Parts: sequence; structure tokens; C-alpha cells
Amino acid sequence: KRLILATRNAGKITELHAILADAGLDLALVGADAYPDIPDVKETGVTFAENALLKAHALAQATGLPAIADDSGLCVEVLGGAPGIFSARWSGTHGDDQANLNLLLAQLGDIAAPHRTAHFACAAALALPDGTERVVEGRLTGTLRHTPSGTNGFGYDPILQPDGETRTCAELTPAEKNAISHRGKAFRALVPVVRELVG
Ligand code: ITT
Repeated sequence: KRLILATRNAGKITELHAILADAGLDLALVGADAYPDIPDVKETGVTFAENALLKAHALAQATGLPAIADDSGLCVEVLGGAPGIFSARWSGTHGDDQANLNLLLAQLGDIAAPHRTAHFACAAALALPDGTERVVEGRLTGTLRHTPSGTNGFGYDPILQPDGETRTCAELTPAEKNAISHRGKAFRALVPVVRELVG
């Protein structure tokens, strides 16, 4: 039995394989890259959950297989929740992690630590070809550093220091990050749902 991973983000794919490997699902995970002819999904939703469902449904419909998708981002309190669902294209170029991070740091300027609170959010969606859908969410709260630190992970990891940590997400090992991350929490919560609905 196969399960489609409806994402083309390499950082997410690496983390999802690790998170789901521990779940003991008897399913072969097939990346969306195995279906290059399926066009990119327009993320027209206004929430992480809506966009995750759009991506999961698109791949489930196109492949006839169950699909899971991740929509995620960084929500900064002092910016009213931005970049939020626009995290991947904050600088204008989709997927340019370095430019996105630099722009965000510039926007925060020298705002002091107590006002640099933020959280990563992840919506994990499952869609079946018959239209059945489920979505669960996870969060990781922390503080944004003034300068990036660490080389692990992706996206905004070098600037988010999780609450209770002295290191940024990019200084944690992949296993340490997955144990506490928004993505780890969301997909661990989705696993029993996948087991029930897909097998
Ligand atoms: P897919 O739609 O193909 O899954 P995407 O990169 O377009 O890939 P999103 O729209 O969900 O996915 O954008 C997620 C962005 O949020 C991502 O590019 C990062 O900038 C940020 N982000 C999400 N999770 C993160 C994490 O664990 N660590 C750091 N940044 C993260």
C-alpha cells in the first residue's frame, strides 16, 4: 500500500520520513516528485489547515491514492502573525529561505527579546481519493534571535530558539527538533488517523 507525500519541500520531506519512520506504518511513502506532471497546487486558503487540505486533495485526486500534506510557517507576534501562511514566499521568491529569513530579521530590527516571541505552526492533512479528509495542527513556540545560528534544518530554523532551549532549531539535531517541533507534533497526531482510515 502506498501513501503520497504531497510536498516538494526537501526540508519537510527529510523530516517527514524520519517522523513517520518511527510510526511503524505499513505504507510506502511516495513523494510528489514521483508525479512530475501534476501541476503545483495554488495555495488559495487563508489558513494552514485549508492549504494543507488543498494540497492533500489535489494529490489524492490526481493519483487515486491517499495523500498527506504539510502546510506550515512562522507566526511572529509583533508582526500580527506574519509571515504565517506566506512564510515560503515572504521575500517575494518562493522557497528562497535565505532571503525570507533576512527580510524578516530586517523587519524586526533591534526589537528586544521579550517582544520577539513567535511560533512555528504546522497543519498535517490526510485526504483520500473518495474525498474523506482529516487535518490536525501542531505548534512550537520560542523567541527569534537577532542573528542566525546553526546549519541544520531549513527555513527560519537558524533564528527560532524554542522555549526552554539555549540553541536555535538549526543547532538541534534532526531527532531533537522532530521530538518537539510543530511538524513532529502534527504528524504524530495524524498517524492514528492514517492507521484507521488507510490501514
Ligand atoms: P510544499 O507546499 O510543497 O509543501 P512549501 O515550502 O511551499 O512546500 P509551505 O507553503 O507550507 O510549503 O511553506 C512553509 C515555509 O514555512 C517554509 O518554506 C519555511 O520557510 C517555513 N517553515 C515551515 N516549517 C519550518 C520549519 O520546521 N523550520 C523552519 N522553517 C519552517
